[in-house]
Order: sequence, then C-alpha cells, then structure tokens
Amino acid sequence: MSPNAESTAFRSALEVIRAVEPRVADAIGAELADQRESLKLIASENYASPATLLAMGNWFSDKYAEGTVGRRFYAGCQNVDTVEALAAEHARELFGAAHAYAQPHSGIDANLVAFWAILADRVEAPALKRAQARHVNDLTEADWFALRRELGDQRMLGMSLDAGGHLTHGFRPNISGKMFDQRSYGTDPATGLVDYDKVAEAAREFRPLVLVAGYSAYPRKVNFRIMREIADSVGATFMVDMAHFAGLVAGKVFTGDFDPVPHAHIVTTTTHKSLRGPRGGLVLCGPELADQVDRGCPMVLGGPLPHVMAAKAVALAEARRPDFADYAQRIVDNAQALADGLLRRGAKLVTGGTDNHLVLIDVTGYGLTGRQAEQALLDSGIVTNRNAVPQDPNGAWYTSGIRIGTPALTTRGLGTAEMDGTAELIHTVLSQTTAGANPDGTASKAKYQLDPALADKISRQASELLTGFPLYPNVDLG
Ligand code: DSN
Repeated sequence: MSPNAESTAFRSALEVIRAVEPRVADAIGAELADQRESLKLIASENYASPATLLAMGNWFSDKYAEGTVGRRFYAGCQNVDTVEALAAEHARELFGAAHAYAQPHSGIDANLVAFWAILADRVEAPALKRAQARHVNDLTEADWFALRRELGDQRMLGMSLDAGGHLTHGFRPNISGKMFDQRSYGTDPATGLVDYDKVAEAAREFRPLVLVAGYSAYPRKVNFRIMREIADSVGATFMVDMAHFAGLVAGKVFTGDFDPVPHAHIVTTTTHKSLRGPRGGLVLCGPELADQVDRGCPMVLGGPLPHVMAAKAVALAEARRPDFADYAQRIVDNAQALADGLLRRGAKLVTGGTDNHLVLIDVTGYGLTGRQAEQALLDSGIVTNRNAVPQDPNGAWYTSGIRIGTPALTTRGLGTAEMDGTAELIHTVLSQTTAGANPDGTASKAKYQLDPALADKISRQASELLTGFPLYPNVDLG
C-alpha cells in the first residue's frame, strides 16, 4: 500500500461528496476533528480501521439480498453471497462457533433474531408437529390463534438494568419486554457481583424459556459454565449477549468458563464495540438453531446491508490477526489502571474495580448525579456516559453512575501511564463540581457548578494527553 493511500482515499471521497452537498462533507470532516480532539471514554465506542470504513462506501449499498447465502429472494446476489459468506467464515473461525449469521443491523436486531430463533425452535416447531403441519400457512385458524398466544406467553430471565443488564433483555420499554414475561436477577448488594445461587433460585421459581446473560454496564466477568448449568437445570435455552466484550472473547482474554461460545446455545453481539468493526450485529450458534437463525431476514430483519457485511468481513479478518489479542489484553490492562488510579484518588467504584473493559464510578461519592457528572466531564473535554448503578436512588434518567471504557483510547495507543493521567483528570473534575439547586432552593439533579477556567484547563490537559497518539495517523484531510 502506498504511504498516502488512506489520505488519498478519504480526500477523494470527500471531494466527490462536496460537489453534491458540501455541508455533508464538512460534517464528516468535523466529526473526524471532534473525535481526534476528545478523550473518548464511552465504553461501547471504538475507532474502526480505514479498511473497515472504506469497505462500507460502495455499490453493495444498492443491492437487495433478502434471504441468506445461496437462498435469496432476489436475483444477482453472487457478490453479496461472497461477502456474507466471508463475514460468517471469519466469525466462525474467530470465535470457534459452528454457525454464524452476519446480517443483523445492530445489537437489538441480533437479539431479536436470537429470540425468534429460540421461539421458533422451542414453541413453533412443536406446535407444527402437534398439528401435523409442515408450515405455519398450513395451520387452521384455531391452531394459528393458539400458537400466537403461546408465542406471546413465554418467559425470560435476564440481568436487571441497574445491575448492568441491557434494555433488550426483556425490559418493558423495549419490544423484548412486550414479547416476553420477564424477571431479572440482580447482583449481591454487598459485593456488586452476580450471585449464581440467587440466579439459580430465580430460575427454579420462574422457569424461564430463555436465560440471558450479558451486560452493558457490569465491570466483571461472568461464569458462563455455571450459567449454562442453571439454564440446563430448568430446561431453559441459554443465550449470551456479548456485545460489550466480544473483543475480549475474540482476543482470548476471556477463555474457559468466561468464553460464552462453548457454553451458550446462542450468542449475539454487536460488531462495533470492543470488536472494533462497523456498526452492526452478529449471531453465533450451534447446528440445532442454525436454520432458524438464518431465517432472520425476512423474519425480523429488513433487507440486508451488504456494504456493512463487507466491512464486517474486513474487521473480523483484522480481529483474527495475532496483534488483536495484544490489543484485547491492553484494553483490560488499561481499564484496570484507570480503576486503580480512580480508587487511589478516593473514587467509589461499583464492585471495587474491573476485570473487563469498563469501570463504573458511583458519583454519589462526589455528591453528584450521573447527569451532573456527565455534563461536567463533557465541559472538560472528557466524553463518557451516565449509567445507573445497582439500586440506583436517582433512577434511569439522572442515574448515580458514570460508565467509562477503554476500547477506543486503547485503539489510539494510550497505555497504563496515560490511564493514570486520565484518572487524575476525571477525579479533578468530579471533585471540583458541585450540585446545583432549583429556583425554589431544592436540590437539582441536573444543575451543577464547575469553574469554567478549570474546565478549560482540563480540556487542554486532555488534549495534551492525546498528543502522542494521533487518531488515524495516515489520514490527512488537508
Ligand atoms: N448503546 C450501547 C451501550 O452504550 O452500551 C448498548 O446498547
């Protein structure tokens, strides 16, 4: 590759776009500039490679390809077949899975594919068999009505939202909560850790069809072998949503009991978080669910995005390289250094630390809500997001936590020394911010005071921290 290939590619693309709608070209350039300047600590974000980004901007975007590889509802899908099969092959090899489905457009889509594959396998197939029908279209009106009721009457057990679970694991504001009767398991109030005996007890009482593990704000590992034993003990299908930590599984930081793939019946993920691919989803499973999973489109998914599947194939190929394992280990080393730096300075952390890519600060220790802390950090050039903590007194909107993660900064090359510097900046902002009051004198959950001069100073220090770690060093937009 020529030394200027990446600059040339992106500059040319912007020139072509600018000729049609210059404001879009400007916004794209501004986004790169903003990303380069900010200390990005959002645990679910990353920076995809230039090859991954470029694989998305092409003619695959113009192609309809409902169905799956070799079984399409449209003609002329031979090139889409190539990239979808490549993405699936890389995913199977990378994760050691029997089957991979690369079409989901996002994490929620991947979860919906998994839920409906499980429902089709566990509820619909037996109903068809009982009615001696081959297809749902062959059912009588009465049998179809009964099947629809049965599909809507199934149970799911997942991790509670304030313990770090995800909205798509059966919570009411999400479609999954309207599909399933859901109960959740929390974490031990003293340690903040998953209490497997309590999960087993909840499973025995509730008898779920689906037991879900996976999280978006739990800073520890989960023992998937034990979770599978619990699922088996009640005849539940065991599903793991590894969206947050897929990069750590791919990079072999999570192995044995902590690798979900050998233990779960079905695993879902996004491709853009610690896995560092394009924005999208993926489903992995064994042969028994493979056919149902492959019916994801048109079952619950709209037309596939072949340009994104091309980018998934590129990113998954990157994740199969030996240096990805080094990257994954550095993500965790950095998160632990960040946690240690915060603890040394007196911060209160949920579970007292981390063994994955994220750290959850309980900002009530600083007398703040999550919303106040998030905004004060943003004023200071530090991008994080507020998050509930277990038994959160401030609810899901204001929250009491700040979730920070290291996949993005690790991609830039920052290491444990810079994590200590980052901890210092975060602690300085949070300890110098005070909660504000409403006009009637009551405590506000949103207002706060932070000296603007201090916020400016921290912003400059955050930029200095990034100086030696340019983002997309080979991309010069001129
Ligand atoms: N939005 C993702 C996150 O930030 O964790 C999960 O949906």
